[in-house]
Amino acid sequence: MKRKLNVGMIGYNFMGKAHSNAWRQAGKFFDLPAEIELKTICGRTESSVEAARKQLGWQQASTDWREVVNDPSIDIIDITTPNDSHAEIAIAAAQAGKAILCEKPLGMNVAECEAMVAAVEKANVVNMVCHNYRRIPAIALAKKMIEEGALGDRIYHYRARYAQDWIADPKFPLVWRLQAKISGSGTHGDIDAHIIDLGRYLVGEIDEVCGLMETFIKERPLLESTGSGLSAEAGKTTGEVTVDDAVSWIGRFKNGAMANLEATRFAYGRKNHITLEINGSKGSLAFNFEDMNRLQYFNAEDPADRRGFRDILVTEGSHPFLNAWWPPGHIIGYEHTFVNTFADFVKAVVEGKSVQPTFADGLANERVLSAVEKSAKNRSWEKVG
Ligand code: SOE
Repeated sequence: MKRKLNVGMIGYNFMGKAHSNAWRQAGKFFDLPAEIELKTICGRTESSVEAARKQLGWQQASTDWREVVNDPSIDIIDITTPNDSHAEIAIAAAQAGKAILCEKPLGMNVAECEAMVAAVEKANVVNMVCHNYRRIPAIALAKKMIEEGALGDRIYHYRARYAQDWIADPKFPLVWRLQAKISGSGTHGDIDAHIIDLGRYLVGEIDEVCGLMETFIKERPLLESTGSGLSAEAGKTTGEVTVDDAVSWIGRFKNGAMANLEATRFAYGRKNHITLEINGSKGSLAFNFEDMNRLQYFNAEDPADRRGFRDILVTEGSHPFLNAWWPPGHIIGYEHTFVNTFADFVKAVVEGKSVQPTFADGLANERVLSAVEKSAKNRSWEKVG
């Protein structure tokens, strides 16, 4: 008989939907050492959380996250709430001895992230921050190839861009992601955090940074109502935008590689456009999330007359995560990145040993975010603290 793991998920909007799907699917595709029960879903508004419970397949609903965190039958707390509540919920969950999966960015600032790391270390609970893009098979393959030396023994460049356009219309309302008191930062913590995580994963730790941040639209209509995903309806009165709309920065990794990153929600036509290029002493890798089943690889050791980027269709059973999915060429999508992540997390919970990215990675990420912010504010180069 497999052990049963009861999950309590706090929050139920866009990420709540992605996470619920992953909890439902992980055990159906991966041979997991435990059975997952979608026990309790939690949110502030009774009618909405009940509707989400029915739609997303949870057994019960609650409007009190403390009750869920302290429920002795719950093994895992999954945090998908806006950023300002991550720390309080995660620290309480650690004190209650639960394994914790938390959406990114881990906290609002370095101090909060430090407190979260201290709490999970003190309680010795399994913890993970949900940087789902690490477990795109093409990205996991890139990691394997870099480790095996496919790019050579030296990485020269990490170039990454995360571009979206969902707030490019100045009439798009002031949702929580545009309010610093709830989100901490804007594009920076929301999506730059992802390409920082991928840089730390694929290339290494970042040493120093020099950044530029901008808020193009400083006043927006207040929110009338929220739709699904990232959609929202504007009201008549307006309010101040208190976060960045775009950020770009350069930096240096501890291993000497140069970093060049840009994150924006003002790139019309770019929807969830994560592009990476990594150049090393023996070759290059390139990736585009909007074509996420492919990885481009250039090997400078190929015969001179047939060198060129190879287009690897990352769908073979021999590629990371893919023996759990479909036959070759039967491509996967966004939701699978969460399922792959949660499968690894469930194994970690059963083994009692965290898998990356842990809360410590979330803290390291926040230190980079914070150094870039400081640099943009002071117009200076900053060391990553
Ligand atoms: C909104 O920008 C968002 O949903 C982010 O919060 C996610 O982390 C990103 O992966 C997709 O876009």
